[in-house]
Amino acid sequence: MACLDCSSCSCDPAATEMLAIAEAQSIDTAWSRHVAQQPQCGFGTTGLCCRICLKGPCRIDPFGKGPQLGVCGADRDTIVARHMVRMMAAGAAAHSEHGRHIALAMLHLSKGHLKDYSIRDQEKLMVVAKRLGVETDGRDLMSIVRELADITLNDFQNQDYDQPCNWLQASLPAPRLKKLKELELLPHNIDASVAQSMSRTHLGCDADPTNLILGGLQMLATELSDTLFGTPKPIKTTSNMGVLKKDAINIAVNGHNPLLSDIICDVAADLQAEAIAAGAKDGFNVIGICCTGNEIMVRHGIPLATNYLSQELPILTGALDAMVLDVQCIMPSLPRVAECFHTRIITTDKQNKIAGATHMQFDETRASENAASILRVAIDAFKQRDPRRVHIPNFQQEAIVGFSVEAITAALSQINADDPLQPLVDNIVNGNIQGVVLFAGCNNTKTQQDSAYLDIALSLAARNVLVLATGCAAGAYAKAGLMTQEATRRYAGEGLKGALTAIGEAAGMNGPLPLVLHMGSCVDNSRAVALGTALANRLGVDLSDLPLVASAPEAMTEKAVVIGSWAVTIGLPTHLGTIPPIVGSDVVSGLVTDTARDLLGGYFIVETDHALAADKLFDAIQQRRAGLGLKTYIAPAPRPALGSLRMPTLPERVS
Ligand code: SF4
Ligand code: MSK
Repeated sequence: MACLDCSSCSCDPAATEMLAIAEAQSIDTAWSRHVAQQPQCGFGTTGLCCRICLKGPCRIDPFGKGPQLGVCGADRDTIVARHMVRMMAAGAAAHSEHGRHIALAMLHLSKGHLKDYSIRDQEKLMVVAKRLGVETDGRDLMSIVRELADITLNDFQNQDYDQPCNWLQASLPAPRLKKLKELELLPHNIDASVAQSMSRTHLGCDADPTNLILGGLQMLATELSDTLFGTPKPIKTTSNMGVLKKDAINIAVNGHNPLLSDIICDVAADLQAEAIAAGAKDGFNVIGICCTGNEIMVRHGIPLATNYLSQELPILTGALDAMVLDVQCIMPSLPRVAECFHTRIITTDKQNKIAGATHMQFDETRASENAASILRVAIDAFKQRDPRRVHIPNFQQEAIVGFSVEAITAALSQINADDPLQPLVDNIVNGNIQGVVLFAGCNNTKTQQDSAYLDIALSLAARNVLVLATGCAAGAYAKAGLMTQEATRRYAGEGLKGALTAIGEAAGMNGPLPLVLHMGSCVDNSRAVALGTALANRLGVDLSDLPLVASAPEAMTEKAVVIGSWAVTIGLPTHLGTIPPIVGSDVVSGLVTDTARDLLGGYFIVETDHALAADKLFDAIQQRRAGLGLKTYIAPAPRPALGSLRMPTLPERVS
């Protein structure tokens, strides 16, 4: 294994500390495997490798000297486009499975099959039902749930090409829907859209760059999850690997689906006596990783141990007794790392089994029973823990999380109860808030973990841009202490600080809102769009007119690719900090930048330099402000030196 400079791998001090241990004990991690993969294939990096049929693999010489056509005659543009569309289809399929799973749970709940679940947020259920055209007056709760589930599942089954997906129609502002209809980009059926993308790329190269599916998908998964598990409200919690406890049975939940993790939290509370009887004086300690972690963090304040890229590292603490996996963004390496310790890796979904893990199939009709069995496996593992190997990095940060649209609106309504959005509009108009940026997406070994998130957000916040975050981006900010009131005081520009303080004080928080607002898991990007849609409707404009931008500076998964495409489709300038595999084709590169801007208003900004990315996002915000006739920032914005703002200046070690 090649030697690593751990601090260049991650700017998270806890991750760096654990990486040094991995290095010392010769335990492979994502970073050491990244080093072993170098140099990575140039054809794959540029998108000029094709493996679509068995005549291949074919490759195109990027410099124009070697072959310029695949065996079938496909040129560089065809090859790049086909593979990009396939990435989008795979990403959409992954997201759609998440949405379908939640919708089916709603259906089964309405039929009385899920005794361990309920509708925790009935108020939200009524709002969502009305938005989807479900009659609510005088009806019993479960008949409303049933109809809502049917309408949702119809978005996966509808065969009427002239009837766009219900959720999409209920989620976007009218001007955006009109534009997408004119461009024939409104999907009628989620599954059909995925299948058609695969079919097109098999038969030829009808590589339509726009993937609209996610607009509907993400919204439905978020809204239905809120009704089932509760709509997030601001809650104080902690983050980073210091949340593991030496004297507790530590159980991490990892993946994306809240159906099991939510129940594990409940049952762990019920079974504390068993954990204590086993010798763990602090009982069970449930912690989150990745987006399952975000789900239970924003709803229940469960601490988040880490985000995607460092998911192997909690095992190296020697204090993690079980890691419970559901679906997506789970490293197949986990059982191999766990072999070096006592940790039990437990898979729970038949679509996601991993060699070396213990499979305990989760059955929603016996949810509490299943959760109890899993917790007892963790108790057994705890008894085999070697205390001499326990090393928990001494880093954790406070984080105020749970900023759903409802929570933000509730805070704003303390300033203006009749028109809650007015204070936000006023602050955007007067420039206290220059615009809004949504950070989304993953981690990627091609970038120092979390560094792009911190650098770009701090640069934009200093220039009075309101920062929202989801998914592993949110994890990065929570770990770094940027979801605190102190971060607002230290790092927000004066205008933003004033606005966040006024809202926070009005909402009874005794100080400002945190610098970065945690909106949820990666499926919850829809919350930011819901906020944008509410603003657009309030102002009578399209999403593409608002000073609203998106950034995925450490994008990695196919889901991230399709989320980025969706952001562009709904009209947002969208930054990507990882070079996508399309640079081998000028045509496709032009399509997702210039052509997309002309057709949709949204476009990709590909920029790996953090400072330049911040500048480009800020410029995009200024262009939108100018379009709305608002005052723009003409002078170069005051921008602190980025290096000085990284984590070492932020966190205090927990004593
Ligand atoms: Fe080669 Fe064409 Fe087959 Fe791709 S589809 S592998 S370019 S022959
Ligand atoms: S988990 S898709 S690494 S955000 Fe949602 Fe994180 Fe990206 Fe997976």
